[in-house]
This record gives sequence, structure tokens and C-alpha cells, in this order.
Amino acid sequence: MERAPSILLIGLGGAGCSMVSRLAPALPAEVQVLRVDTDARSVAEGGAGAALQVGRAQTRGMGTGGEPALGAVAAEAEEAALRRACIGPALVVLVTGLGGGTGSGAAPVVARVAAEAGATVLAFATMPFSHEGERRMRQANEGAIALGQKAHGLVFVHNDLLLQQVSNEAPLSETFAAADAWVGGALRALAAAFEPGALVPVDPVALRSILASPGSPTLFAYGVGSGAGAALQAAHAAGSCPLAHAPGAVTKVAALFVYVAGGPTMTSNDAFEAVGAVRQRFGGETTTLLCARIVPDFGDRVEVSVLGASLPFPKPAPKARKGAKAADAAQPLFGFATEETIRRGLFGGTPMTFIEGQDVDVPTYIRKAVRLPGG
Ligand SMILES: Nc1nc2c(ncn2[C@@H]2O[C@H](COP(=O)(O)OP(=O)(O)OP(=O)(O)O)[C@@H](O)[C@H]2O)c(=O)[nH]1
Ligand SMILES: [Mg+2]
Repeated sequence: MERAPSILLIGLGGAGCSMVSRLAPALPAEVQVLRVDTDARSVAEGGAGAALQVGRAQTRGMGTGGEPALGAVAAEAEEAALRRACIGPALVVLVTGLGGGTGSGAAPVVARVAAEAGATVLAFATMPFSHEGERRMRQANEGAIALGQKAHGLVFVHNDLLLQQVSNEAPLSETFAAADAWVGGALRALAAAFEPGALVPVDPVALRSILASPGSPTLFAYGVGSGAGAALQAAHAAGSCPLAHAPGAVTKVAALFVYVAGGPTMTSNDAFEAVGAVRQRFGGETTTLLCARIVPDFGDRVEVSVLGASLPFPKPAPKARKGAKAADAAQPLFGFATEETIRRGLFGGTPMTFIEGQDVDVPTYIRKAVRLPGG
């Protein structure tokens, strides 16, 4: 009897659908695909996996025209169909681009429905390029906060950071390729936890429990190495992954999941060495789960993916001593890092300073997409 896929990958909105369509041909068998959009053309064109057009009555298949409120209503109108799709898979990975109407408005609804259906929900959300303007950025921020409250984990992919990965003349498709590679790495890592036959297996239930610590920010990093010392190289590359270096990103977490995949010559020792390097960089003191897998066609290549979560909300403090300041048990250890705090660092919470359409509080190297050496 065929096993039900363990992971449902939902591409939401134009960006989400096209990312998922590009990733689909190389996805592991454990991953089932669903594309969701208000835009009839994007739903029809993608081709990969199942498709669900939402908000027919509200948008007539034309997209939301950048209105998140319409995106939310569109998804709410199809809650029953979304719920049916989310019953069964242990994990739902939601990929969307924030800033427009469908992704920003519908993502919190889709995440809520998936969580209500019993899935652990990990979202990857792209944040707009600075040059897309203030309105898109504001909508993306609002969407990020709402999505962070509904998903178990949320990883931001800053489109501005993508520009640093490519030359100034690179076409947009090449710019987007780095984000696709990161999300693809995450999916292979998650799927590997559910597939039998790993060199070092991991308990999928433990993995879910790492991801499912509500309210804690999620770390994701990805790196590749090749040749002699490939595993350690990949671990160091993950350590300097731009996703983990965005201003305000989580850098030390209590619980880690590390996936190491390599060609036939990779040993368990190589994998453990890589994990050691990852732990030095990212923590994982409370829990570190390792999954290592041999992928025959990797040759001398090794890839390392790291997913991490901070501790869940702290337990209420023991009775305070007389005179001591009482701890506020309702206060989370970490709040969700919003796009604003991530991009704007110390300037988060202050009014944005826009000059000629550029948010000048965003570090110049991010705004101008300067390539950092070794980045
Ligand atoms: N990384 C990446 N980002 C993308 C891609 N396509 C679009 N984006 C980003 O995603 C944001 C949202 O755009 P869309 O996905 O087209 O918007 P939508 O969710 O379909 O919303 P409406 O069309 O307004 O209903 C854009 O502002 C871009 O920043 C992509 O292929 N890759
Ligand atoms: Mg659209």
C-alpha cells in the first residue's frame, strides 16, 4: 500500500506558485504539492501538483490587485477545500511572497487552517525588494506579523539579500534562484526525516516537536561543500548563509535539526564533524537532532541544512522572593522577529526614512545589493 506523503508543500500567490513550480521537478517523493492563488492564470500555468483557485467570487480570477484584505477573504471562502488538503500530512511547508495581496492576506488563513487540521506548519516568506516601495513593505510587515502568529515556524527570505548572490547584470530568474535553492534545501532536509534508510536516522516526531514551539523564531541556514573536507566546508557555508546573517536574525537557538547529505564516500564521522561546527555557530544546547543521508548522485558534494528554534515560552517563574521583581510569565522569551526588525535592526520601531523611494535606514550594502566577499 502506498504511504501518504508526509509533507504538503503549499505555494501561495504568484511568488509561492512559481517557486513551487520551479522546485517541483526535483522534490523528494515524500513531498506533495498544492498551488493556491486568486489568479486563474497562475493556477492554470504552473503545472506542478494539485491547484486550488481561491476567491473566484471576489476576484473573478484576476488576482487581488495588491489588496491583502481581498486575499484573506478569498482564502476564507475556500477554507473547507484547504482543510481537506491539509488533513494527513505531518508537516505543511507554506511558501509565499509577502507584499502583494494574495500572499500577505491569505498566508495567515492558510497557516491557521493547516494547523487546525493537525499539521505542523513551517512558512517560508519572501520580503519585497526595497525598490518595490513603501506600501509593499508595509503590507509585507503586516502579513509577516499575522503569519507569525499562526504558523509554528517562520523563515524570512529577504529578496534584497538575493541581489548579493548574483552579479549586477543577472536576470531576475537568476536572482530568484538563490531563494529557490534555500527552500529546496529545507524541503530535502525535512523530507529526509521521513524517509527510511538514513545513515543516521532522526525521529520525525522529535523533529516536529522542535518546529512546533509556538511563538519562537525559526532559524534556517543552508550550505554546500565539495571535495576534501566537504562536510565541514558545507557546515561552515551554512554558518555564513545570508539567511542567518540578516540584521536581527536569530543566531543562537536552543534546539537544532541538522541535515547532512553527501555522496557515497561520506562517513558518519564526517557528518558528526559537520554537526559539531554547526553547533558551535548556532547553539542547540537543549536538543540537537541529526539526520545524515547518502545520496549516490551527490558525488563528492555535501549539503548541510540547519533548522532551529529557540525555547518555547518559559514556564511561570517560581514564587518570587520577597522584594524581588516578579517575572512576567506572560511575556515570551523571544518575540517573532518581524521583517521590520530584521531589515532595520536598531532602527526598527522608528519611522522609515524614504529618500527617492529608498529606505535609507536599511544598511547600504543590503539596499545596493553589494556582494560581500565569500558571500
Ligand atoms: N524570491 C522570489 N520573490 C518573488 C517571486 N515572485 C515575486 N516575488 C516577490 O513576492 C512579492 C509578492 O508578489 P506576488 O506573489 O506576485 O503577489 P500575490 O501574492 O500573487 O498578490 P496579488 O497578485 O497582489 O494578489 C513581490 O512583491 C516580490 O517581492 C519569486 O519568484 N521569487
Ligand atoms: Mg498575484
